Amino acid sequence: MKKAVFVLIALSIAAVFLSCTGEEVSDPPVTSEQETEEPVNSESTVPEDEITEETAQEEEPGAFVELCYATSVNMPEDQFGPENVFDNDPNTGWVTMPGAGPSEGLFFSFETPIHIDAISMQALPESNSIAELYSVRLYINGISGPYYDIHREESVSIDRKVKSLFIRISGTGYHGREVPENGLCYNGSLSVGISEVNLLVENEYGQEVPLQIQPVTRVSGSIQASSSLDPVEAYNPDFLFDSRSDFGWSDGNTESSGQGENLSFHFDQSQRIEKIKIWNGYHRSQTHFDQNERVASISFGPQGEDGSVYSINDTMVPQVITLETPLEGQSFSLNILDVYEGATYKDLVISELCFFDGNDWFQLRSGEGEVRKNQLLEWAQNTDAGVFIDRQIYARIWSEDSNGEQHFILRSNGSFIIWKLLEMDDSDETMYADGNWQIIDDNSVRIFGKLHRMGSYLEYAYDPYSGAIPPPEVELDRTTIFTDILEFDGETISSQRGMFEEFTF
Ligand SMILES: [Ca+2]
Ligand SMILES: [Ca+2]
Ligand SMILES: [Ca+2]
Repeated sequence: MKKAVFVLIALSIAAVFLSCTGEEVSDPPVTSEQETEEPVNSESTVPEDEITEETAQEEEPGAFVELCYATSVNMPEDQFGPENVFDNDPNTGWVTMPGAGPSEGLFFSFETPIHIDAISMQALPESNSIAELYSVRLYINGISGPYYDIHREESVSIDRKVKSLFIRISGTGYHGREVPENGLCYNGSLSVGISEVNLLVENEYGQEVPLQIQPVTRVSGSIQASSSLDPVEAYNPDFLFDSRSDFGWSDGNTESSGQGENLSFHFDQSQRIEKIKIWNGYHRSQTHFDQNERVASISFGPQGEDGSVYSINDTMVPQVITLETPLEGQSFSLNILDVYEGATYKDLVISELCFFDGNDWFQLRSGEGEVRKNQLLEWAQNTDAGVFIDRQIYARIWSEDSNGEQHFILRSNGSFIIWKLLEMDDSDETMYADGNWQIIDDNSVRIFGKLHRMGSYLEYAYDPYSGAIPPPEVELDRTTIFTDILEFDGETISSQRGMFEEFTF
């Protein structure tokens, strides 16, 4: 087995934001949506010829995608999901929710980094439901990279080993070139989309050819957990199969360990399972991982039978479990036999699971995410949130001693993101927060997840988030678990904790 060791590439923070009009005003920091890079699993038992760079030397180089998700997907999701950019069909594509586009993106990663020469892509053509998409920004291995003008440039050079790519929408036909000082970037109902993404690699003859990309297959079925943590919309077991390692399932018994909890998977059609890949623990951040429980050992087998026992390492590196014997059937159960203690909570979290049938990696699609999305949209349409849900809101910050800007998207898929960039006389600070949200009432929602702050302070200054005064000229780079309440009416959105300035829309 070939072993590979990779060092997590430090998050690089760009200085400038990009406004929702596509004009370069400032550049949001790399978010979790862009930096889910994980070290390669050295224990992987996936046949090398399927995923390693050796493939790039063969006549038709190909690669499995390990994770692939989009931050916003129109419904029905199986029709507009991100895997449609890899099907060699120009008529299918990834499509955002109506009104969404700027700052949304498509993420994918490979199990093993692959040397990519260049990337090219095609946007879905304008129609009565699709607006023009003319530029994106690339984040390569979690680090902000070049802009790509889809109309003017045939391809963009990458020329490096790629573990993950995040393609973030910047310029769309939604707006003119006016930068909105405050408010919604767009209030119409068009979507934007990308039909095909091509990665160019060198074949054995030194020719540049497209890499044949094999996305994770989705198989329909249902999932049941012995319990799920409240609010269940944030810890539902279908987050085991959403390709986002930031979102996972947690057991619901807060006073006891996850030992004895179980998950059962039922597929609509019989499946073969040879291997399971597990993202153990809560991958939202190292802090989330440490504070919550992780799985130490499981049994896995057909529903109703005693499964074989497997031990799981206490690591954020995805692990592949090769089953003692390949299983075939429709229903399987995974029992938690033992856990690694969390430093703070007795909540057992698994962030992601994937199965291998001998040919393909596949995940279970329950359709529950879409049901929840419809419920959130229905709630939004009956409240003032209907105006801004799924839409980027923009605000300039002007005051005597500081200026900056902030963006916010509350998404119907239950996630949110906030960026804030502030320049003061004696300091600079960049902050982003992302995670889940839940309805409190018709005028407020609770947001919770991680808060990442980066800053530099020339002089002693009080840090309201930590309640301390950090020393001067020390770079701040900290991720914390946070929660906040957002209150909104017909015109404004404000943070109860004062995490960001008021938005008006
Ligand atoms: Ca396509
Ligand atoms: Ca997940
Ligand atoms: Ca528990």
